[in-house]
Amino acid sequence: MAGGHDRRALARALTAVENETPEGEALLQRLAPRIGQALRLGVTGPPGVGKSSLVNALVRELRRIGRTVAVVAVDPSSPTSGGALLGDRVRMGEHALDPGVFVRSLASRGQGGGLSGSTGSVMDALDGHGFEVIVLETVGVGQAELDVVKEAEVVLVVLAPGTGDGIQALKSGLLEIADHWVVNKADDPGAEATLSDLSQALLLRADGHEIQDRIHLVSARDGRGISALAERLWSESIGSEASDRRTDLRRRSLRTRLLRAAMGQFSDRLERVPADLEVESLAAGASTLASAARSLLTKTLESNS
Ligand SMILES: Nc1nc2c(ncn2[C@@H]2O[C@H](COP(=O)(O)OP(=O)(O)O)[C@@H](O)[C@H]2O)c(=O)[nH]1
Ligand SMILES: [Mg+2]
Repeated sequence: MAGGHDRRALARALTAVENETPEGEALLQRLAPRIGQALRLGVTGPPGVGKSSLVNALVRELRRIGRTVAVVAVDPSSPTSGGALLGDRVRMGEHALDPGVFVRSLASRGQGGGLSGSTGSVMDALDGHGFEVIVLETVGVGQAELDVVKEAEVVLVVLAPGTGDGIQALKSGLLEIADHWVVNKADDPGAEATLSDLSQALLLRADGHEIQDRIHLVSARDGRGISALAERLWSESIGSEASDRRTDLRRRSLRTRLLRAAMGQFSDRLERVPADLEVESLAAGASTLASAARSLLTKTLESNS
């Protein structure tokens, strides 16, 4: 685990991994035999529902039952670089001296090649480093964020009173990606109504009857329901089902990586194929976008570079 000096070394190593430098790649290669042990828990939901508060509360509980935890926060609203690092120290808060807790913020914009690839690698590094649980916190708005959470093995979607009803969230695809639904702010009088909206929205789904015990009412503020949730998540992370899930996740992550690499290479090839004929033909109204694109694709596949 990482305390003091080691913590700074780990932070630097993660930067190399995040930026996909050769050092980062070498580190991942060294860690490879130990990667794949951690429970990767995604926590997502609209801004303000209490994700960060819930994550802190879960970290406390997981530490209480002896688990080491790393938090990876991907938040477009958090300040970049220096600011985020300061934020990490603030968030570390009560755990600042605990080598069993590590918090890392990632910039969520402006990375070439997409976010999910390097988020997965940062989690790999923390996993290989020996953290038993890796919590990935991300705002559940937008496709990029939904893609990020696919790097988690178990996904918690967090809702709270006053942040839009469950049915609205369902339409955005947010509810669909959850393994567990968490209504936070149980101390708020509106929580029961949010809980029942959510249950109703979920019961409309085909597998609706199986979901009741995956809906949790908690309060990050007063601690209600937190230890039960933490224990449930940890107990589900052990055993053969969990190991199958982890293999599935590896397969998905590999696919994401493969598509990214293929896109990178292929778009270079596409760029090199002259498109003048297709553009002319489009401009003259002699072809459609679809047929012009098909023609270029065929030329690209036939070009051997
Ligand atoms: N009443 C109540 N407020 C909460 C609870 N959890 C978080 N909050 C508050 O909700 C606001 C947003 O919390 P935060 O954790 O930053 O939400 P995030 O944007 O989803 O990460 C803050 O003012 C928190 O103090 C809770 O369980 N009950
Ligand atoms: Mg937050």
